Amino acid sequence: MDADYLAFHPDPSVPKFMLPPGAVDAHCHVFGPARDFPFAPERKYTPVDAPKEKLFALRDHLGLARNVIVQATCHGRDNSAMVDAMAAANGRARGVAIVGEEISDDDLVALDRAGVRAVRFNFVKRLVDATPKDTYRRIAERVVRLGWHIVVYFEAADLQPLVPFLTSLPGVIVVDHMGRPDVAAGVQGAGFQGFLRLMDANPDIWVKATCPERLTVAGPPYDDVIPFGRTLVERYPSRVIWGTDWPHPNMKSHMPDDGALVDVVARIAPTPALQQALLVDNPMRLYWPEVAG
Ligand code: 0GY
Repeated sequence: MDADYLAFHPDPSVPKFMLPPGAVDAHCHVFGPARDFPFAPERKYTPVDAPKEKLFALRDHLGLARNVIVQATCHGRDNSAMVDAMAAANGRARGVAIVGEEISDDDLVALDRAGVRAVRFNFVKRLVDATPKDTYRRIAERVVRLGWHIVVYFEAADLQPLVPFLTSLPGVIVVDHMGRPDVAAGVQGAGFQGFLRLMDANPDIWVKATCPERLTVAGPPYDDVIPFGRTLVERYPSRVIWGTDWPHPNMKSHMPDDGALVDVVARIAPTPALQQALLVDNPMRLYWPEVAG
């Protein structure tokens, strides 16, 4: 089956913003190649092949040091493309897996040895069929014993009914893509303010200041998303991480220039101290604690 959305940018610019040494792309994907790693039959979209070699080339082109490869729904619970990429990365990639309850303890340990440090729970209705919360809770209880954390993806409009569940999960929770606010409603909008209240009240909840290209109404250079990212970076400087989201699955309006996405960092994290925390210290604490010290 052919891909059903745009291909990633063929020739990203060199960022004007120079990333600090050791910067981590803490949200990116590998897709396929489908010949070696077929997509999941239950997927809701079919991506273009985005193999590890392209991801590593982008990492080097942008001046990044490490990748956190997040399992996307198009590969379902088959984490083998991500595991294969981690094995080829010489320690410079870690992973976030999607697993079901059927996974054995031995297979969880094998994922851990391969570099997985989190599971991802997805509540975005267009991407997955719903998983019962009790199932997610049982998975959470098993993976925290390995020292993993939990990455959650939801749309802002669906947040409030999820709050009791999210706040009852053990360990660290990392929210994808700024909690997907409705950018048209502005930073003062009820949805984003509700998300800030959740973060204020729960010091174990972290957030990714990612995806201006996905959240924007105005389009590049994403002026409308900057206040959201900057609010999160300045308010939660020790609980925020950043990533490219390459190869940008499901982007139908435009395909971002990944160099321009790096340039957004300087606008949401305006000081060297905030940049160091966002790009290096925080993701290292979560994904490479043995190096972070
Ligand atoms: C992302 C965002 C999307 C896709 C997925 O797992 C996924 O398929 O997360 C999306 O379509 O919003 O994180 O790449």
